[in-house]
Amino acid sequence: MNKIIMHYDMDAFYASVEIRDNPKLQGKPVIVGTRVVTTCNYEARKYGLHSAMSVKEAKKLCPKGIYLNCDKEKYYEISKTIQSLILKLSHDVEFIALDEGYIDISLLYEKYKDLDYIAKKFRERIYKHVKLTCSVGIGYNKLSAKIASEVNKPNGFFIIHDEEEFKNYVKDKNIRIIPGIGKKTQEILGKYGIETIIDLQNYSLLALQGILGHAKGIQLYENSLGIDNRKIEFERKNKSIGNETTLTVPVKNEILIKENLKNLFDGVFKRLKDSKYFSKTLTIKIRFSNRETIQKSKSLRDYSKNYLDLLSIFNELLEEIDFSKEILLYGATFSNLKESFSEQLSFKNINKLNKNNKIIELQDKIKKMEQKNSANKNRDSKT
Ligand code: TTP
Ligand code: MG
Repeated sequence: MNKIIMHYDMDAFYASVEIRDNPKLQGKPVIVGTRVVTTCNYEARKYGLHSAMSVKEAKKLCPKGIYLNCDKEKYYEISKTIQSLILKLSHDVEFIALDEGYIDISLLYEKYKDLDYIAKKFRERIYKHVKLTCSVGIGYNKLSAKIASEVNKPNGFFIIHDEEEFKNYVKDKNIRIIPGIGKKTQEILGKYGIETIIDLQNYSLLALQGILGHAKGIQLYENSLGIDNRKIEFERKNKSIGNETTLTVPVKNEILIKENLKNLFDGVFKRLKDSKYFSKTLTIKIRFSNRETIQKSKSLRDYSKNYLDLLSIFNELLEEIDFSKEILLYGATFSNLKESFSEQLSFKNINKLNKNNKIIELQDKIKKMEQKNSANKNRDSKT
């Protein structure tokens, strides 16, 4: 089955958060950044303001703007809330920035058979929980989804169904529409008369590779035709597997919270089990209604994806938490991830240790780990 990919991107993220938290700013040009503009809302963009511009320059163009400092911790927390909402929808996701990511929605499409409905529901859900708007693009690969999410920005969505639609949409657009083509590449290609996507498509691939190098040449050529074979890589940028839930009202009920936390742990464990990773460390996060946040971690001696091993540290962690207070948020995360036992003991290590006459000791260790690994696998398949 062909993949269907959704790309989401929050609108004027940092600025929108500040406006949400201070509605008096609504309708005014709002700029976030101390020396450099990290972002500004769409009101401010009307004055020619944009990210990466100096605040000094911005103030010349828009002296009446509201200039605010960054509150990265706040944006990070909101980003985590958005990501955990998305993880409830699908685990085939790749978060590429605080406010942006890809989601494989192929299974959702099988269920609902209506892309407009999926995009609408997704945006409504994000808005309902964090009161922020986002833009969404749906495509047949990452490239088309990313380009689609820009089309009706802010607060809109667009769908590119196939390569034909892609080519039709991009043909007369500037080459900068392709993610990764920056000012420098634009300048270089400009010297060869390549300005629009159709110029790129009509250029000879060999000549393009001569200008940009083999890999970049072929990538841009393929991209101009809507070809992009990159996969969604959930773990690449997330060396942990976790989830958290924010409650709509604070809850003081030890049994209920523990039960919910256990369900959350089970869900996260399932993701670990289905992944190529073994974990050593579990962290439980709790935020109380006074916003005090605690994170408690425990580690196993060895990497594992055995349910009972990990459940035992989960239960130990629960013992350390005071459930008599009102709780607003709870989360569970596996970190300290390794792909497999054998990878820890690479050939390089073996050679090094061989020199030190430790090869027998190491072989013994490998054998024991392999035995344990296969015992774990057997037990996993029963859980
Ligand atoms: P973007 O998604 O690039 O920008 P945005 O969300 O503000 O606006 P929009 O998507 O509607 O065009 O970046 C997300 C956040 O990342 C942004 O709010 C601020 C931060 N950021 C920086 O700190 N420095 C930068 O140079 C950029 C581009 C963004
Ligand atoms: Mg954004």
